[in-house]
Amino acid sequence: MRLQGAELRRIRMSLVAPFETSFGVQTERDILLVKVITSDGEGWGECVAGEEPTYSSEYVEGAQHVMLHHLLPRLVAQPELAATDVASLLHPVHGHWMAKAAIEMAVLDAELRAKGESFGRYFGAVRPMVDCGVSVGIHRSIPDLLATVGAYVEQGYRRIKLKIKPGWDVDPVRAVRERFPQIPLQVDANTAYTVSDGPHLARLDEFDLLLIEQPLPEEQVLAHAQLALVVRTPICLDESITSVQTASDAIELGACRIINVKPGRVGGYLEARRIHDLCTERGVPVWMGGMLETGLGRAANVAMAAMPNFTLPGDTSASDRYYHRDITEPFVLHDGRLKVPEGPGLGVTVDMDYLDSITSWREVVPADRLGAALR
Ligand code: OSB
Ligand code: MG
Repeated sequence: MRLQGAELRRIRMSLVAPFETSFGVQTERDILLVKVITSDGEGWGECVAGEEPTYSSEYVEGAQHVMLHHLLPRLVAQPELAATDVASLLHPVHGHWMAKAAIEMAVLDAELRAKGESFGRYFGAVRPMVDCGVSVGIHRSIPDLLATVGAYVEQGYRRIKLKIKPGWDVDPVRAVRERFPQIPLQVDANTAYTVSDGPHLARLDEFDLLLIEQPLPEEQVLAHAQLALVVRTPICLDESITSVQTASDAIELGACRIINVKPGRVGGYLEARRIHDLCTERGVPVWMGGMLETGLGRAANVAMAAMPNFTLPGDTSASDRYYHRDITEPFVLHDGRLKVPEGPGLGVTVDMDYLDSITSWREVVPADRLGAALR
């Protein structure tokens, strides 16, 4: 397969409700999509970088720049491009995991569509449907939070994740646990605490949580291991895990007992699969994280979540939890589960008229222009 060109697109999509985390509030998304055009057909990738560099150092404008000027040009001269080669071809560029992941996803989609193989089959999916959880943002009040959680429980979600931060932790978690004594429950701090908050976070132990996700800053891996000695609830890492190497080190150090796998954060689905396999060997359960993806990213996430060691429900919620209208056929919850797509590649189809109507910027770059140093 030869890369003949790429189409980059920015789309704007309003969220159905504001989503507040310890690092900010989002009401709308500005999403970068990449379509690769190859000798064997086309493939789609979704970049999970946010509008601002607040979850990680990556952000959508930077991802667009690095893709056009530094990443895509490295793929053009390849006579036999394969998805499994993308990471090594892009390796000279440091970081930029989300941008790299989107490109690899697009190449993999093109390759699998051409072969007639689905992402699920390629990853070795062991179930036709995956259990879904939902990530619930910080709310204005506990009654508001209880109403939101109640509606999700009603819709069938199999696990609730509450976003927490200092000042919004023990009380909201207690309230949700009292109202829903049986629901699998976990929390996500997005790095908002310090290691000296250990005794405070240990107050969450009484609520029978599945895990506490990323309480401390991403580089503080050892501090997570120290925190794990003070808090009984298992620690799960998100932001800290950027590769199979950092995953292996974190497990070895005792910094986490569970890992949130986000393909965008680790440079792609192939590295994510290696993390899944490492965790299987180490007896560490994993679950599929989410980055408020459209139907494209969601299709791939759901396929990967069907791998055997994804034993906890993921942040793979239905399309309508995020958007009034998705850019593909919507993912719909059935008894708290989403169906793994079965068609070739991602197995979903982009609604091009709708996509065009929400596109704020688009550039089609043929391979020869990518090859000529664009910088
Ligand atoms: O930390 O898991 C996170 C969304 C954006 C950035 C970071 C995170 C999240 C979520 C939402 O928790 C997950 C989802 O439903 O896609
Ligand atoms: Mg998280």
